[in-house]
Amino acid sequence: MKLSSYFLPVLKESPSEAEIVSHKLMLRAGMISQSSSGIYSWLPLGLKVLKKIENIVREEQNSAGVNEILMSTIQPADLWKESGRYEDYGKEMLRIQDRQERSMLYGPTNEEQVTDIFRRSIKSYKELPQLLYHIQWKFRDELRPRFGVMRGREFLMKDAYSFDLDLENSERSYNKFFVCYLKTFERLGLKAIPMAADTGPIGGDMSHEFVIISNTGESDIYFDKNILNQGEKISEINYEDDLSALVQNFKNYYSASDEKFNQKEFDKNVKKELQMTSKGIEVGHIFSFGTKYSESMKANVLDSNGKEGPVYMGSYGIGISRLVGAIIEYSHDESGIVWPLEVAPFQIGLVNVKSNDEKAKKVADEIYQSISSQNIDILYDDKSDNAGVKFSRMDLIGLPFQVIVGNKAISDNLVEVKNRKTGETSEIKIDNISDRIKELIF
Ligand code: 5CA
Repeated sequence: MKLSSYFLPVLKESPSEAEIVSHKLMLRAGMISQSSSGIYSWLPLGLKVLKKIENIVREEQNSAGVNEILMSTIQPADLWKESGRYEDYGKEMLRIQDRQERSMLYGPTNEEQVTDIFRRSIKSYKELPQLLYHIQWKFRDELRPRFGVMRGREFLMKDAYSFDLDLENSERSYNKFFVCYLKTFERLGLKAIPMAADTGPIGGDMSHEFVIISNTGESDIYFDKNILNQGEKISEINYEDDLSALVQNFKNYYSASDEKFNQKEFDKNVKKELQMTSKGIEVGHIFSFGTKYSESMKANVLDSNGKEGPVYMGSYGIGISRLVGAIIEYSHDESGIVWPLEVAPFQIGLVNVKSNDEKAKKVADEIYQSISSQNIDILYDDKSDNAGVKFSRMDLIGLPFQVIVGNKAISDNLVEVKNRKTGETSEIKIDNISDRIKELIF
């Protein structure tokens, strides 16, 4: 992509409405544009990151054997009246009347809708377990939308649902998602800590939040320092294996967010020197709620003795749009964003500092051609701005590596490669640049 034909409305100053660094940087880097309070449009740079995160989440759900579906954003109120949550959900739910005066709503979550899909076709234990997920926009009329995409009213969520014959099998599904979440967040370059959590309006009696440490997080978190060192080989896990020991190992370490925190328990279970307290951002939340929805909505299955009973369920959420902000909170410096390679909107930023010089232009054009032909995402700053503007813009948008074509390209056939995170630079012969880039990226 050439910057001269890209829509990248960067801002010099931080907009006054933004309180936290990720919100400021997302606005400054031209990633999002506010539509109304807590509702955003995604501009090219932001959308690219959102899609990259979405794809990593999708790949990990698929590799755990979860089936992707896509449920509608608008749901009939009748389903929610069946479960009893239509009234309970209160003012957070956006209620809509269609032209026939039927009550509809914009989905804040999908337990009812997926239970309806399930009960229409699955009737026997032989067809269990069923694991389904979708990635869809949600609407919650939050009382205090704030911090940009971190607490929005409209936000993108991956929500998955499990259906099992009994509690034991349901726990197996829960463990699968638990492990899948650890893998997913690791791939996103994040250390997410699983914590015992409150179930809130989703309900049930077992729940874990996945929280990353950040000064700007909305929850206070308390945990045993040792939990940070668990799950080292998580990427090699086989989902067919028994995962209960691995999950139990995590549960053995004290970790809780404010709602579940208990000082006495903390002191009893964790030595003083291992007690950690911080702020955290909740990036995922998993729930096991047994028959809460299946009983009220009559989603029954037959067991091997021909006896009918309600199916056991769980639900599993990841805040995809929140993750864009959370990753920035986790990874930035005073010059701007520092994207982890896996989610970077472009892997390489190519800057031609001498845009008026013919040789420099030829060199930069050729590097651009050769790198883009290798399936590497590259953003080429071919604009005529001065070097200072170009450098600060490139640092602001945080691409992992910069290739800089300057004076030495003209005199000595050398270009500079800069690592955005460490700031390290090296000079590379123009002829070797393609190979060097491949080494850095693959
Ligand atoms: N049905 C369940 C799980 S599928 C559910 O809705 N869980 S939740 O309410 O905890 O939301 C799941 C995830 O969505 C949260 O962990 C959080 O990362 C994200 N999320 C929730 N509310 C918002 C919001 N207002 N803005 C951005 N992300 C949000």
